[in-house]
Formats: sequence, structure tokens, C-alpha cells
Amino acid sequence: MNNLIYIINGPNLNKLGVRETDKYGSKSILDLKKLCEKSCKKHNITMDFFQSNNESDIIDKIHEAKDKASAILINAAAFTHTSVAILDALSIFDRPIIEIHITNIHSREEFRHKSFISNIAYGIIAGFGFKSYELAIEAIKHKLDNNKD
Ligand code: CA2
Repeated sequence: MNNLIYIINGPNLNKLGVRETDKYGSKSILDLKKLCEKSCKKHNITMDFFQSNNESDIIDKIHEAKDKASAILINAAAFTHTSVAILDALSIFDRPIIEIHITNIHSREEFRHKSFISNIAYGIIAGFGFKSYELAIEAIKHKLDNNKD
């Protein structure tokens, strides 16, 4: 398979840096995209970076990944805690999935402790701010290079 990864972001993440900067930091989604680009370049990975506030667009993007991507890195945002539809779409994808969160969802409100995605994720990275994405890219690079691990 190629070294193309899909980085999929869910609702309201387009508002990063605008509100709730105490939780999510002051940088924008464009800054996050640039950080991911830099990290992917370092690891010789190509990325498709996507954000949508719409559940069906996210599901379509996951379906598209099936024939194109070596891995999915997903921060489904609030859909993490609610969406069986996104879980079902991810279940069709037969390569590694990493669940990402900017914040530590387990140290927050109880409703954020449940993730539908964790069940089928290869790994979960949460709580490191934007660094969570860099760590996920590093982890997937390792996984793709050592696929038997
Ligand atoms: O920590 C994360 O990455 C989350 O996935 C972020 C979601 C939240 O619902 C999850 O429980 C944890 C929220 C993303 C909303 O982002 C905003 C950004 C700026 C202003 C308001 C919301």
C-alpha cells in the first residue's frame, strides 16, 4: 500500500483558536494542517487533511479512504461520543485507525469518556494538544513500516 494517510476532523474543529482557547489552544485549524504537513513530510508520508461539521460528509470521506489510504487518523470531535454511523463506516476500513483528541477526554465530563471509535482503533492519542496529531503521525509511520508489530 502507499504512504497516504487520511486525517479526518469532526465538527467545530474549524473554530480552533476562535473560542475555548483555554481547552484547545490559540492556534487555528490551518495552523494544525501546517503542523501535520510538516510532520508528514518529515516521515515521508502524504496526507489528505479534511474537516467537516457534517456527519454524512465524514462518512463519505471514510468510504473514500477505503480504496485510497493506508491509514486513517481521526478526531471525530463530538461525534466520537455519539456516532454509531461513524463507527460503522470505520469498521469497513481494514487498515489501521488512530483516534486522536486534543484534550484528555477521560479527565473531562463523563459523557466524553465513552468513545464509539476506540473499539476499532489501533491506538488512541489524547491530551497532548496539537502534539497529539504529531504523535499519531509518528505512531502510524512506525506501524506502516513495521506492519507485523
Ligand atoms: O479533545 C478533542 O480533540 C475533542 O475531540 C474536541 C471536541 C470534543 O467534543 C471532544 O470531546 C474532544 C470538540 C471540538 C470543538 O472544538 C472547538 C474549538 C474551538 C471552539 C469551540 C470548540
